[in-house]
Amino acid sequence: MTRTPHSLIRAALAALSLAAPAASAQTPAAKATPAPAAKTAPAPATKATPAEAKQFAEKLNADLKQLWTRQATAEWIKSTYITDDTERNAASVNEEVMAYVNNAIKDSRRFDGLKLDADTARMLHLLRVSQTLPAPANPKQRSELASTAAKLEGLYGKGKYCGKDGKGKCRDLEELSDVMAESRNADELLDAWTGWHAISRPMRPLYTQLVDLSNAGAKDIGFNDLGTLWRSSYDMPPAEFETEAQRLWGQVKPMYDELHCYVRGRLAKQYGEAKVPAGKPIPAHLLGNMWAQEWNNIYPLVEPFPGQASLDVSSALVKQGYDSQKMVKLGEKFFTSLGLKPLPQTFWERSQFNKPKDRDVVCHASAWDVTYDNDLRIKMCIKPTEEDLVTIHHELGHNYYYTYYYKLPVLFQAGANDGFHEAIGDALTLSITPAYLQQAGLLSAVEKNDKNVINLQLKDALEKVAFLPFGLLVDQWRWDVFSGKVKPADYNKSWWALRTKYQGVGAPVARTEQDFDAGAKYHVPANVPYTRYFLARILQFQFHKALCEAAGHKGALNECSIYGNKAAGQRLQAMLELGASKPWPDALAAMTGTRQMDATPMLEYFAPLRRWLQEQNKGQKCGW
Ligand code: X8Z
Ligand code: ZN
Repeated sequence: MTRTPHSLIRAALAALSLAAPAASAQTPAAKATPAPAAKTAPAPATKATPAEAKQFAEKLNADLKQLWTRQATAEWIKSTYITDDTERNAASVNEEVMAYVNNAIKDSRRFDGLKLDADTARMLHLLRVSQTLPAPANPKQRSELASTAAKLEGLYGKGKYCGKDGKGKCRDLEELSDVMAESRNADELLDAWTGWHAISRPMRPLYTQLVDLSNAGAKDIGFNDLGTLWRSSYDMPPAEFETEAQRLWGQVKPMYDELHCYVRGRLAKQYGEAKVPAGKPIPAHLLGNMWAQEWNNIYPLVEPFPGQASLDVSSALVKQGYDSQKMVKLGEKFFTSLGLKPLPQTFWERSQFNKPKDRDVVCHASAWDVTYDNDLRIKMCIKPTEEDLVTIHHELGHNYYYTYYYKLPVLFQAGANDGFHEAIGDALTLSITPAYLQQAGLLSAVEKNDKNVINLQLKDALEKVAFLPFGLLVDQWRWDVFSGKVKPADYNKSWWALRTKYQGVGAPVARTEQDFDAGAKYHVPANVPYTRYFLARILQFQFHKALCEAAGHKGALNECSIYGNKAAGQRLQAMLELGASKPWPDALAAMTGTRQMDATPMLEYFAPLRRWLQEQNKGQKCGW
């Protein structure tokens, strides 16, 4: 997620979703206190001036740094130790932050229409769009919203499935996800899938409440609804952003359809045509992942050329006794090889790498800068798998963003847009080529031949390409929920309509409006916007191409690794240091030379695979 809204909480963490910053309308002259009180500043006697606005922004940054630090501290404690007490504690800080930000936004209206310097104007804009969960001005409603949000995330973190009769061994998401990844038994898969999807049923009334209250909060600060507020943080009008997301989807959809068609054909061979019919959506429990969002776990079932060199990094990690610390060290080494600095000692002391045995925690991976002052951490429940190795690089990407912008005022301590924050670590993972893995001792030599290239590309596509429609649809659903287009009575129906429309995936058993399947995905109960991940899947290829160019790479994009290249590191660092201080097209231009998000580099990367898939799919009944 990203810091408060965006960063740490905001950025990497999506976790914090909640973070609704807050605030009181402090006057520029008001003195910062440990917890700035939520009160409205007296109307100024004289007309506000640009100099006053600048002072206001300075005070705002100082107040927010204190408030967001308290908030992130409470969130960190809650996420690493879920109890009623830590939940209530976090909710109470969140309430304060929400109050402060709400008031500050209203107060900042004094400066509307003034000709402000660019930094001040941007800070005031960022303040207005900073909350992913704005609260209404009414204190009772605000408190209700904060506690509802905390309960929702708590329900997710504590979710367990104890068998159909509730009397079996209780399994949490990590254990159920292992079944989804490894089992090839359709009944077992279905059991794990339905079991996990039952944990979100009790969320439904809470979620309805969250929608109502946060919509009221969004209205209170001048937005039509919460979705409009979320879409307003992309340096363009919210309606234009919607069109932009659809334009990007249009660029990649043909590639997704080709992958879908091929995978469905192979799954039909594994599970039978009756379960996986041609021309129909793929049942959601057969794709190796609880949400069918990434399909890399079924690679062995769909491997194009069996018998070629192994790409199995997970078993190498296990065989070589990699523990979580060693995996994170390997991730850090990638960043330092580019000339970026090592992580601070405190990172190693304060992070949570392993799932504690004695308590519930939020295992969903996140990255933090708790004090907005280079207090870097990751929070994960690491297992020795390739998937977790990739997630470590993803999280470290957030940490490296933090570490290069933490000296900026806190309102600028965020990604150029939230998709940028999500794309940094991922862009580097595109350089984790077989040659890199070989020198890290995690793969034996992979001969460069056409078959190996296709195997590798398909494995990448199962993670990167398969994700695209899911990355888009989560917020298509929420935008419709927040706007009121989708009513609570249709929550589940509309969720599955979108999953079918975009992903070509279907519910494996009949669903009803007793179910709340969107709530079985972390970012919904945790209220973390999701379009950022869709953007990141596309942006990371733009970044990769630019970094490869900086590194002087010649040849195919899918063969480039920037590992060890300092020129690429400098190019990356220059963008990280900008944080959110400039509109994202400026940051993108500095890195890539273009001002548009564009899927062309992603299409270029996967060009060899696409030619092969088109061949395979000839004569097949593709689509759904
Ligand atoms: O939530 C995350 C990260 C933390 S920002 C682990 N991701 C999305 C997800 O897990 O659904 C990364 C990929 C998409
Ligand atoms: Zn992330």
